[in-house]
Amino acid sequence: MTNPLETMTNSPFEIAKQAADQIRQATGVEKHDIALTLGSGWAKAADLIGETVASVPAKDIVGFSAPVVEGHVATIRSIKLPSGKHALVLGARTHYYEAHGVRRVVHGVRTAAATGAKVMILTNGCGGIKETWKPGTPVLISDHINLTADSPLEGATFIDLTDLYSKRLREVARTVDASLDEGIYAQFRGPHYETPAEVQMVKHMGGHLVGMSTALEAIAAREAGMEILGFSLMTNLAAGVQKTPLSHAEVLEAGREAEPRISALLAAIINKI
Ligand code: 8IG
Repeated sequence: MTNPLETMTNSPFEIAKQAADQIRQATGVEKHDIALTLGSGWAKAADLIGETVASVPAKDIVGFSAPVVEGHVATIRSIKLPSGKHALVLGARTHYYEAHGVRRVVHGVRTAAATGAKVMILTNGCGGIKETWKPGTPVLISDHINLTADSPLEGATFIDLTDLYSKRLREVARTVDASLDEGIYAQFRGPHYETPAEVQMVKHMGGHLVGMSTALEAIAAREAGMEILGFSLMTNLAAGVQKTPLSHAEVLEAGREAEPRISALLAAIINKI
């Protein structure tokens, strides 16, 4: 079965609207307020932020597919927060490196916007360049460097990206944990990790975090008029900064270890938004 987002004649916004209608039907929730994409190390947050109203297999919603990475959960959940707001939790990120095209990568964000969400929280696991960060450190994203040479915008769609990662939301996060540091996130295509030389390139460009997601999604979220909170879990020092080779197993282990703490932190922050 082909994904309708890979047929260029379909409008990705129309498919996002259809997906939002299906989510409305499956969850019985008319309008969502906040959406979250949970990356590696963040999945437990869904259990802590509120009461799950409905959980839908992502593959049942148009345009979505099952995840390819171990540790990623393939469900779309509707959660009622203690504040009474409704959160849509996307556990099924499509990565750019899967090579299904950028429309598929940002479909979750566009669907979230079509359900009514005004705030998009993008989380990820990534490598860190600052040696003072220990694996397991959560870092607020202050800006990004998009190294994919791609964009979710099509045609002459000129979108301002100043304050892409909302200063207001970073301040809200710091009311929960004043010690939260922030950094500039560089999105590579992946799925290979960077060479040490590429990590040094990012360092000289002013970047602090290296990963394989988030930047393209943030651009689509801004296009949709959403306010964005970007949150990275630094699971490893980037290649060459850490002297030993990177291993996916170690990355997962660092994520698992930090998960309860950062999930509780995220839950506390969401309830202040
Ligand atoms: I977790 O060091 C995780 N994801 N590009 N580099 C890139 N992606 C990552 C890394 C990393 N760690």
